[in-house]
Amino acid sequence: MTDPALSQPSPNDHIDAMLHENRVIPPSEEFAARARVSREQYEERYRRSLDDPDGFWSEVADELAWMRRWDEVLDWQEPHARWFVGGQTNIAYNALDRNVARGLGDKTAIIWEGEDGTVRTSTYSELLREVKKAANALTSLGVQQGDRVTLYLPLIPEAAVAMLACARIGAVHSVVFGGFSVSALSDRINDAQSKVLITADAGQRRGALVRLKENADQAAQNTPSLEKIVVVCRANCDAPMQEGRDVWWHDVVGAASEEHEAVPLDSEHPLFILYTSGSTGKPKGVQHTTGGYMVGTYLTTQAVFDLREDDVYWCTADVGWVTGHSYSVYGPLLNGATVVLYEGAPNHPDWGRFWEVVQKHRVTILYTAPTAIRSFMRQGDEIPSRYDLSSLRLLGSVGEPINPEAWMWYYRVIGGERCPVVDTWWQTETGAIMLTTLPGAHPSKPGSAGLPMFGVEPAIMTHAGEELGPDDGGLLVIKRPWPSMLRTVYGDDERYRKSYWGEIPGVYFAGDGARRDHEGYITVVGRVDDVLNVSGHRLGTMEIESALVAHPSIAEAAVVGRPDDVKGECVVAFVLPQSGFEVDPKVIRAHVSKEIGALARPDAIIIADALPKTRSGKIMRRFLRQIAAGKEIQGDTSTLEDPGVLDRLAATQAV
Ligand code: 6R9
Repeated sequence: MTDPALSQPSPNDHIDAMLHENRVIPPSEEFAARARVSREQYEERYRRSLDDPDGFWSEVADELAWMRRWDEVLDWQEPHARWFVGGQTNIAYNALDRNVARGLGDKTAIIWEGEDGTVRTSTYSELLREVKKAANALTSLGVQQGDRVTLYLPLIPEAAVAMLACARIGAVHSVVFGGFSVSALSDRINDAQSKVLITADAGQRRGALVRLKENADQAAQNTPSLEKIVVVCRANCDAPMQEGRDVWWHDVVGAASEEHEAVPLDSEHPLFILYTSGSTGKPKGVQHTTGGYMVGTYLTTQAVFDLREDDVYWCTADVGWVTGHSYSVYGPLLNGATVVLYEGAPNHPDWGRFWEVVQKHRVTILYTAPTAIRSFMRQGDEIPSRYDLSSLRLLGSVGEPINPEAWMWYYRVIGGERCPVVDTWWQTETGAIMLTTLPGAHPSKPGSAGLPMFGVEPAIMTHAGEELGPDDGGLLVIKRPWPSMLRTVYGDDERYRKSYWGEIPGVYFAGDGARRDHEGYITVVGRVDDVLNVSGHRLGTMEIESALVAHPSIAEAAVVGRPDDVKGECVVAFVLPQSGFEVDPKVIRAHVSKEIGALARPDAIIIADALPKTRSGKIMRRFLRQIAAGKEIQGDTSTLEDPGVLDRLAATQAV
């Protein structure tokens, strides 16, 4: 039996390939022999994490520093969880002071490489000093515990410093990806009611300057809560500064004292808000808290990446996404790892850039996204073969389903058939990795994320909440709370209840379709809601539709995803012109970039005279997906008000 929800997403060849894949790739004996977690240990610990969660999580949490120990591990009043209740801690203290205290002060914490080739490194002691100064600077600007601070930065060390400085004083950071537009930025500042914005004069992307401060200035025209803008000088490009409101990072942080005590925070004190797309219009402010998130990212980084003392760990995600939060900053620093941050594009100045970074910094662990892997694969094996990739010992994938072909290429060409590949499924909402194989414990099955992490109890269900057996496609749910789960949607608890715990009573609804095989491996095939995954980035179809209809030439719009060899999925927009207007595709693409960001720009625009609607006026996106993919129309068209519209749309050339 297959849940009907699953038969409806786009007929994607990648997904077909994943479901018919049967290769099994065991870890090498050499890797398995040294691994931090063996198969037996995984089984023993996983069992314990479900049978005795209090004992299991207490042991993990006890490896970290608490200013006050918790009274109770979990208080679960569905759908609200409190973890390590009554405990007090500070995640920045655990990432920095604690590591310095255990002798890692002189160890390199961050190796940063700018797109222009500049390299800056800092040790744990240096990073701690910088974070203390930044914490004092934020306090001097009036930021108090609980206040929200928005970050709109390129991937520079100051991004990590600013996040940790907020965490140190109990301010709640909200990082907005530097590729987002002015209105996306002001919406997020307003939703969070941020007091301070930290930005940079500009970032560098493919050799060009991205003038973030100019966007920030425009955004700040509509953000009454904003009192101060702190500007990092990254590009020396004469950013305009407004007297009384704007200050330079190097002035305020430079002048600040190096003395600072991390503030003891309640385990449930908010740590950050991160906006992500949902199936309805407005992005959701996913709210994470301190103790549980800390324990979850600490444990998963260590176990999944098999972290050791001498690793050089590189997660290529920008801090604007959750992967950058959990696995470029918090998780690896909590573990005292050496982290590589690279500011620029994978193809600047050419497609060898990632491999040059690996070679130059002797990267041992690489964590990146399928969309990047597919782009590299397209460029052929020759480019990576020019570089010495022998330092690599483990590879990871995240962000979207990885097709077996890309998996095998990654394994063979980048990993030299020596490095295990971990495919990690998780979400902004889950805070930390939920499904994966552990590199020394489990064989990998290309295309399948794998088994649950400790404490995670997944199931495949129908919409009605009926649990499905092996090989049946259905909806991926999680049956019990876990420490790093989101606590609410900022300012909209009702939306939290409805979207995650209201869809199927009693379980967390992830919004993904999946199936589980006879060995318990879970293959996640993609979203079952109106969320697109373009190059590993989540976009709501509604968000793009609202941007489209905000343009005077468009009366109505429907957006769907189309399978794409590189991006996974790309944006196809069906638009109905406003009478008396012509739709100019160039203008429309520029408009969407301006409203949301370049990543939401439609790849194809189909100018239509009508959209397929039911008699009750609901757009049948299922048919639009089939048309966008160039497939034959399948399914019952009888509920359509005008079935002829489908043939007309299929015959229309996209622009
Ligand atoms: C971490 C992150 C979450 C959505 C998720 C799913 C997709 C992420 C995946 C994967 C298959 C994987 N996704 N990892 N699908 N296999 N290994 O990406 O968070 O940006 O919130 O996206 O991404 O559809 O629901 P986020």
